[in-house]
Amino acid sequence: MKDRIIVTSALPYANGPLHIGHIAGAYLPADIYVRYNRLKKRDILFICGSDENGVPIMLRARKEGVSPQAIVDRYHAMNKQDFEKFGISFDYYGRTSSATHRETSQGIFRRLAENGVFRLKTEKQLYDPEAKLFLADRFVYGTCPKCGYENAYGDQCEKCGTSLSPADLIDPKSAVTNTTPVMKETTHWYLPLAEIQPRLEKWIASHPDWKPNVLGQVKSWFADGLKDRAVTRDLPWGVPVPEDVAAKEGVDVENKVLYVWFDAPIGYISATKEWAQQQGDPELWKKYWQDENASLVHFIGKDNIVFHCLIFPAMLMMHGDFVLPDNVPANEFLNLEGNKLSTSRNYAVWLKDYLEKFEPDSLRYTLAANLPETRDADFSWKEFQARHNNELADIIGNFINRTFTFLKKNFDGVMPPAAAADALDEELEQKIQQARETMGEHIEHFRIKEATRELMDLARFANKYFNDKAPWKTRKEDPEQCASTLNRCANTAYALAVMMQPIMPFSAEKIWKILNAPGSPETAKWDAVGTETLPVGHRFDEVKIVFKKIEDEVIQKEIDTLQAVLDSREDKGTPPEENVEQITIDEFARTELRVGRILSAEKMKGADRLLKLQVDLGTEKRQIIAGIAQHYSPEQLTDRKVVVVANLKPAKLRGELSEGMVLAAVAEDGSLSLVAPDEATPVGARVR
Ligand code: B3M
Ligand code: ZN
Repeated sequence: MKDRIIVTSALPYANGPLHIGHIAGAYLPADIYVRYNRLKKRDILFICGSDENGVPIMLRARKEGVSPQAIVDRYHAMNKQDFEKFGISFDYYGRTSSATHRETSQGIFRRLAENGVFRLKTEKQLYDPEAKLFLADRFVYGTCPKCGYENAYGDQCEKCGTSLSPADLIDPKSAVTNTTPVMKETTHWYLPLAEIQPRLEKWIASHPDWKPNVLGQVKSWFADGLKDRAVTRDLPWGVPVPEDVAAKEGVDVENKVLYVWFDAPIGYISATKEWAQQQGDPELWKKYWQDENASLVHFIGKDNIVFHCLIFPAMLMMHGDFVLPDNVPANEFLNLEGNKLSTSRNYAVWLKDYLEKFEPDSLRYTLAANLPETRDADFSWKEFQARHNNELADIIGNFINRTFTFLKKNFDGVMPPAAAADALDEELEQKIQQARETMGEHIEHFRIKEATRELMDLARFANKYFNDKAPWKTRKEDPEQCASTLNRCANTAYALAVMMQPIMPFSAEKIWKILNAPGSPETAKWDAVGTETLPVGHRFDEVKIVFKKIEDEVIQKEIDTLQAVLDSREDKGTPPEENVEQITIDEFARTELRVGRILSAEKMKGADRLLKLQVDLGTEKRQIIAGIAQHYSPEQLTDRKVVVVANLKPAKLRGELSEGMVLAAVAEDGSLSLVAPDEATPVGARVR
């Protein structure tokens, strides 16, 4: 174990609110790990902050007609507050639009340039002379060479999913001025990952203990051969390329910035610098980043593995002086009610909304008990309610309540003396010590799910101990034994409060208050759990319900909210997933698309988005439920030709059978238009 640990969590983009998928990936596991190490009295620093550069933020700013700075200011403040309310206990939460971050990123870029690490490449890219902007990704649209869709973006065709580069587009147009762009030469700095690969492979080989899902992904990147990667972009928003470096290379720096994934991980370092300044010791950051006695651990989601296991370490290796990560325990993804979470489709449980209705610990516990540690996991509101009611309330809450109610009623709320331990007493003591050791071991190896199970198993045993000891009987038959039982139960509650603190800090505080224990659960000593006890004569505080049960109708409301989003998604066809995968022509051929004619259309009771269509497919008629009621009236649809997905599994939508889907294009602004073949195309014709 090194002298100190620095833990980072992936910097969330400051272009939208946090949802439970973020929490289950990079934040809750990290917080539990850090809180536990604090209780072990280790020197540990927990760093995070807002990732405020990159195209997504510029896109959002354009969509809202505000500046990128206004977007990042809004979401930096919102996310910082939501993390605090949820108990994610960063020591410092920075932001990559800060001056310290700009200087730090430019400094590292400059050193790499001075070390001759970069390769410069000049290539032609689409350029908008009016906006004076190179058109990367979503700043350009045009006709998809594959399917003819006229609003394909520079990085992807939203209609057929083909990934594109701007130069592929037919008749490209600037999304900024709608003018026709020109091709213009531009120079970028490349990190030569192919050359650095052998050093990276040697370093990764020194970490056979890393999670298999992480090593698996890294090794497949190695097997494909790492490609050199541009670490600069032509954008007006981001950390500017240092002018002195560009001047040396004779490169025009106008609108030339560091690639967001070059500067973002450096955000961990700049945030640590800002933390050190806050401590009044500006050099302190080096104890964590430039000291071999420091251990660096990155908590991330699996989509960030390449940046944290390959690109950022390559940058630090080639820079020199920096520590490299000792572990990158990346989590897989969290799904929601069996479906993929999607911010663009508002299919998520937003942390802000959650915090307005429920206690943080109920979600902390539910997620901790079912984290996507080695494979994707699923969050369901029913399971959330079951975890809260059947485990938190009925096991931990019940044990606390019966112990302190009994103490209040029979011992005036004062700690009674313990008698010599009998076999069951000794078993309880062993269970507490063993749980402390095992839980600690699990957390130190990033097995948070198992650690959480260990905690709940101990609470189950405590209830069994109370039942087997039956103090309501010994109260009359053997008062000394009764007193001893309650002494041990109160001290078990004391142990549980410390051990639950990393996972449920708010509930630990509530139990601490009932215990009227010295200090706080945050300053307690993990290693003293089970040995440090509250003395005879110690006075407890009033007992209060720690976990109030959650009623069915409260949960049903949440389930209905998500279903309504799904229904609306069914309505509009499912817009492309955020990270749609490429498919082969054979896979595409498995989708049976046919020309249909709408024979009739009618509204559906209680579903203001849905229309019930009768569609003629030539050889057969189909009933199809389509969510286009907000875009078309039934009258507009009769006799209209459409394209139908004819081999979709039939589904029930609001009790009506739907035997297919009509294709519709959904634009960014939510407007919808039915895909229509030429009028002459015969009904039933196959669409390929
Ligand atoms: N801003 C967010 C993500 O891809 C990205 C992480 C940066 S960590 C340095 O989830
Ligand atoms: Zn296309």
